[in-house]
Amino acid sequence: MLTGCCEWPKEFAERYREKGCWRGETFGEMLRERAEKHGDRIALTSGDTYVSYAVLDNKVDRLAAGLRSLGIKQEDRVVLQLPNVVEFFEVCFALFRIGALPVFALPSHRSSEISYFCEFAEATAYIISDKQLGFDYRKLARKVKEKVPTLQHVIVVGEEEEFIGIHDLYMNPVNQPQIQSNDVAFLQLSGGTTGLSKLIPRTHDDYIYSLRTSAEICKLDKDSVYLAVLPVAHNYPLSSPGVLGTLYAGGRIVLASGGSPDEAFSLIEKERVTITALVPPLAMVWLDAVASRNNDLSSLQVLQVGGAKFSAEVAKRIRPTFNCTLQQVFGMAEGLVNYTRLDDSEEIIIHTQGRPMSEFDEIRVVDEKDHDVGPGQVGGLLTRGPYTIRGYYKAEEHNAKSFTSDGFYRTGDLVKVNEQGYLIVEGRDKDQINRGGEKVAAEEVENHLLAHSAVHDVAIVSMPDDYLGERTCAFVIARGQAPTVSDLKRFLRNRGIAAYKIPDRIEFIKSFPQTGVGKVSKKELRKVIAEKLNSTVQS
Ligand code: AMP
Ligand code: DBH
Repeated sequence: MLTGCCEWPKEFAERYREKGCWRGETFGEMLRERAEKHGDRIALTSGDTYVSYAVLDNKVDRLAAGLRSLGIKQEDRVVLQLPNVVEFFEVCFALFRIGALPVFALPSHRSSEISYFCEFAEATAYIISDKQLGFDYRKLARKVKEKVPTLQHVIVVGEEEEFIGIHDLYMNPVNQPQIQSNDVAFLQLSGGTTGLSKLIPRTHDDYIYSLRTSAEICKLDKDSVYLAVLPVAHNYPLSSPGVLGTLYAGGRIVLASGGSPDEAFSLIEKERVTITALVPPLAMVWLDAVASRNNDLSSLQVLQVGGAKFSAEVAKRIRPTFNCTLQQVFGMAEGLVNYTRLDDSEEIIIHTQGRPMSEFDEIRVVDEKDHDVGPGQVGGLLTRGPYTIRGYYKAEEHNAKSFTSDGFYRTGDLVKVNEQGYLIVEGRDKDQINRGGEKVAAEEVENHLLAHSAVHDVAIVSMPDDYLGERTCAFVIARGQAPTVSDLKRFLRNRGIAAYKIPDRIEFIKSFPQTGVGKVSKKELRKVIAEKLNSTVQS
């Protein structure tokens, strides 16, 4: 296995194989098999482009040859930052066939994040689109190349300028190495709690198991049509069951450039979409948009909502508005995914975040001392299972804190389990803000702000928000003359961080409230800002 990754202990691996979870299949083979079985069927739709399984499979082989010709080889890490385009799938599967590992960056990441991924993963290549939503990724690539001299290749989908154009890389197929199913297939990103995102190594065996199980739970088959509105590199639309689960089932993926009802509703109508996945804020926008459109959305069978807590009040409106089944999804890139089942009662679907997808998922709910809490009580969620990692990539010290000695992952989520075994998310004990599904690690942004000469200290907390659920508020203790809010925001933008990490609000404060042991009390700060928001709403 790739150096820096933690394997499952032998007895667990044996059990997961014996029980038929891990079946020895790789992504490369999976696509080949689907192409052999459903060759002429459409795998992917993007605008007016329709790509069959056979064509996708062949393009993957040709691109794999081109990538190999650049010297990209087994175990190389390749930072992949593409929006929802057909090439995302070609590149992804080409890398899988070579045995090189995509690192799944998001389109919203900027130079700070991308440089870190490239450096930390010692990436040999970085793959981008030319321009997207007015942003020029080649400019970003120039910056990253300057910071990371070891990065050898920048490959561009579109106008390549001084870089390598992907169109030049479709070559005659060559033999590719034999890939082992227990090898790491790619590195996914964590939302991050302490500082920067951690990298999550997922194997072919474990991830394909999660796709297969997810596809079964969502009843996907070759007639399913999955609409991807969230960025497909994210674990949720990638795998729960997402685009890869759809390919697993031999269905069809429809790519949208974003979640606007204008685009998405037209695609649902035109392509007869059967299932799609949203985060809570988007679900709210869609609910409100239905009244003012007359698209035929009758093909939609399942609307998934996950990534952040979906309020029961809003959840109730899904079935009457869309005449389809709501499915709540509570998952994490580290592994464990919970689903409400399609035939669950409305009560369960509206009020819970689902139950683990696999009978082999182990769940514990514990207090601060890792003792199990009583039935129905709230506690920290720990989990272990056939598709939950045993450690982050190259993070020994952090792993000692994030995993128990017997291999349970500390999710940082506070949950309770009801009598039927369904989980209800009650909060969080990790230093993270969940901005409508986008995770912000407080410490990462605090560190950026601390680099400003007029910032003495800073603490970032969540504040309640009707639309996103939570937004970020930075409490700043100034050094000398206080900077302005716009100074600080500009400063952060110039440091090249993703826009969703820029604090929504900045409050200046003289000193921080403290806990009994003299640490900054974020709990108190959350109260301060919540009360302030409350009083401004009322006045
Ligand atoms: P990440 O570690 O970045 O993959 O984010 C996973 C985290 O997102 C989980 O640990 C939860 O904190 C949060 N999350 C995902 N889905 C839900 C959901 N349906 N309800 C509440 N929180 C969720
Ligand atoms: O938020 C997540 O990371 C997430 C949500 C739903 C996830 O990774 C998943 C399903 O697989």
